[in-house]
Amino acid sequence: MPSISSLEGRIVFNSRGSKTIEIDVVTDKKFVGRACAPSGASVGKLEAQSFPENKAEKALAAFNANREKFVGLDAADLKEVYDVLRKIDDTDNYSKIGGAVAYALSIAAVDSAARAQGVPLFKLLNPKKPYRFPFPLGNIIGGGAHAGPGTPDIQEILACPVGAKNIVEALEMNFKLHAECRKVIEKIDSRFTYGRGDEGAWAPNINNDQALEIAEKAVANCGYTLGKDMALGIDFASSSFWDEDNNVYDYKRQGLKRDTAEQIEFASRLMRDYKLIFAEDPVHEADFESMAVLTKKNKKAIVTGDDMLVTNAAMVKKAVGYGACSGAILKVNQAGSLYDAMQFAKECTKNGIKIITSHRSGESVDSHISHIALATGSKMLKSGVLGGERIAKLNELVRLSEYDLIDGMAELTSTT
Ligand code: 2PG
Ligand code: MG
Repeated sequence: MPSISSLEGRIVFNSRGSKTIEIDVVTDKKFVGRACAPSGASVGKLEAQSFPENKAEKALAAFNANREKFVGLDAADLKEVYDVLRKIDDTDNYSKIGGAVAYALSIAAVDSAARAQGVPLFKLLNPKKPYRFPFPLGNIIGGGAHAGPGTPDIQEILACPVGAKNIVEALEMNFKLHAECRKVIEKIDSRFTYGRGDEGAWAPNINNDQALEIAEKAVANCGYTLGKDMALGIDFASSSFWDEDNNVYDYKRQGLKRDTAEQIEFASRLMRDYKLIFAEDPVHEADFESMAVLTKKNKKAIVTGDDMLVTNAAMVKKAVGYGACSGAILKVNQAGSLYDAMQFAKECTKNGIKIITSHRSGESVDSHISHIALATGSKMLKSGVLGGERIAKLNELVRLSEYDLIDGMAELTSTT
């Protein structure tokens, strides 16, 4: 058993230059595992809280006051680490110790255990085949909370290279499409500055409809057939423009409002017209009923809950009760610890809900999520497009292709 011998925590900075927590876990006195907590800009109401009182310093102090309690634990046992975390912090959202500590500690522990055992992390997390590569979901045009004024209200237009035969081809297709989008944008706006949002997607001065038209045009210009070689997806992140006082989706940047029925119609139209393979948070996080309508109406798209499910197994049960969501975003830091996130993955798999493992908009150069995607049988990995912290996860997939253990790309149509 790889036994935890010491732990070190520190405050470092994420890709947005904000403070976050990094933790080193040393196993058997020599194997160092390290993990750094990411953070979101569009945050679900029921997510774990990153820091007590929103201060990274408070999280570090809480970690330092308790770190000796983890010494001697089996670093490979997610539940052992979770149980100690829960003895220290029994709140629903890790508000005492901070979700950032729960994230970094639980992942650093298995990272060090994998090194001690000489196995890749994905294999430690799930010793059983089959392993398949998740399709990279590349963020090609962005707006919302990830980009500035003038950009689309919709947060992300995504690329999914469904026709790719292997992971390298999949990545190349996404980069090619991203580059082509820039050329199409330039034709519309000769003053485009090549500005990009938090995840590397272009952040042009256009509205939602134009963003989709540009993406469709770029797909054709690349010589891809929409829906066959390259499919599109959308993260609406619609909680971020849901006006709960007036019960409308307020597309402020485009200057229009939609009520719930209109939003359902709009999202369904986009799924149909653009043959979307993926539609995330098309309605606000508390509206399970409308999500169920969209899930039933649009069988060809993976209708996915992010802010709605917050990587929480209980929320999956709730969604199943409504018949809402055919897909679920897995973000470990929404849940807190990796144990919580793996319980969520189990619940999704049990109910035939497709898992999409995801980064956050504020990231580090860690690449654990690439392993977590493989271990959980994720169909896709949402990891932005360009920027060192995004490429780190994608290049890890390339490295993992050196293992014979992995049997090709995920099957998007099956749930297993
Ligand atoms: C999302 C994520 C990642 P954030 O909404 O899915 O793209 O964004 O980390 O800002 O919540
Ligand atoms: Mg989202």
